[in-house]
Amino acid sequence: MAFEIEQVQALEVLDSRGRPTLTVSVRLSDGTTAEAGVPSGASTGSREAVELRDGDPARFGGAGVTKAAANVNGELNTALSGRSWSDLAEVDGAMCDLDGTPNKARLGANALIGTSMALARALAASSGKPLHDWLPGFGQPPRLPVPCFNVLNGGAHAPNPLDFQEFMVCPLGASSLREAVRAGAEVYQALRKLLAAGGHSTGLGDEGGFAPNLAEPEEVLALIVEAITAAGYPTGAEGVGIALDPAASEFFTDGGYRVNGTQLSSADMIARYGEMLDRFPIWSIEDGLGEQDPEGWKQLTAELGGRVQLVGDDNFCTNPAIITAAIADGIANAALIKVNQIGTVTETLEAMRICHEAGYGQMVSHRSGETPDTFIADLAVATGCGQLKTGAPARGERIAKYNRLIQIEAGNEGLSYGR
Ligand code: 2PG
Ligand code: MG
Repeated sequence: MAFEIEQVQALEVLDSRGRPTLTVSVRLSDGTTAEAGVPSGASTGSREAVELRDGDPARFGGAGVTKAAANVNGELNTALSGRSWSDLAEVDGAMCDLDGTPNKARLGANALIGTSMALARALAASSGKPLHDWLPGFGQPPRLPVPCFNVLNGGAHAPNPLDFQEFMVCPLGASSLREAVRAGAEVYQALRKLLAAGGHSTGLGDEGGFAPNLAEPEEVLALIVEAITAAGYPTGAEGVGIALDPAASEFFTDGGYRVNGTQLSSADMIARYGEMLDRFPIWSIEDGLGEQDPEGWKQLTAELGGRVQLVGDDNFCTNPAIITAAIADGIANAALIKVNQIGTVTETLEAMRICHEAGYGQMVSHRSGETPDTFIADLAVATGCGQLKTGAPARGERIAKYNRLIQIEAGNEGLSYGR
């Protein structure tokens, strides 16, 4: 149904790390208003859509977003307001055309994604539907995703010696979303006790997971298995499984991977993951190798793709064209889906559709810098992708997404839970 946008407005606010980001609000001519908060990453892929920052060292060390806000309040507001549009895709396409660059570098992907999300939310509200009901899917029935709780942080997200960035617990065998959230929270609390008993810090990293002074990934995995067991859950598909995001692009140096001081080749890394799969209930590995290493990725996929989900993040950037090429090259068997990596909701859905049609999994994801915005919870439900990672079961900006899933489940008896 045709609609008219009356106004688009952006504001520079702070994200969960105390860095500037945008909120964007959209008002439709029928009076509906809606707002969206823009996420921001720390370990970013080199081909992500460009997050426009001011670069003025006198404000926020150069990280201000007043230029992006001005682009929304000026050019985008002028181009989008006061005319009739047929759907979200038409507006998203017009914003990309107006930007005119291949990577949204002129107006800023932060400006575009905030506008796109706020507009989607406004259109849903205007039609009287919850966002998860309104967002168009592409053939997968809607469902409540398995929440992937990042309970232990390292890499770019924590000041500890751990090279691997994320260790997630995923209640694969839970009977409902509610029980899954409970399992995640109980394992998290059990892990806190174990860390404290072992004399480790229970301070938190950017995504709410603990950030102890541990350096060996296997040591962390053993602790997490202990925590799952202590919380009373079976490990693996019947209970709580483990997902990793080593974010290996970040420790790719001198043509190899530096893990806890040891230099490893791609083949060494693949062998090491193979051993981890033998020893621990790992079902998913994201960015196991770096974006700089496509040959390694092909090898990784050929050797381990039959045993474990291999998720492309830094190397895929939620980019439909990049994902299409990677599928042809036999790289990975799933994609991480981050709305701000590509910069519009329409392109995000397109990336997910391409994955779905190729039999690739899709894991919807938050960023390390977040706001209380819960858009991604609705996106994961609407697309039926079955997986959402949005940090630890701690910190308000992470909890907001999990609580949104609980609310969606409570209001929609027919929705099933799982991958
Ligand atoms: C990742 C993300 C989210 P960042 O690597 O998957 O956990 O981190 O937002 O810092 O890129
Ligand atoms: Mg990642």
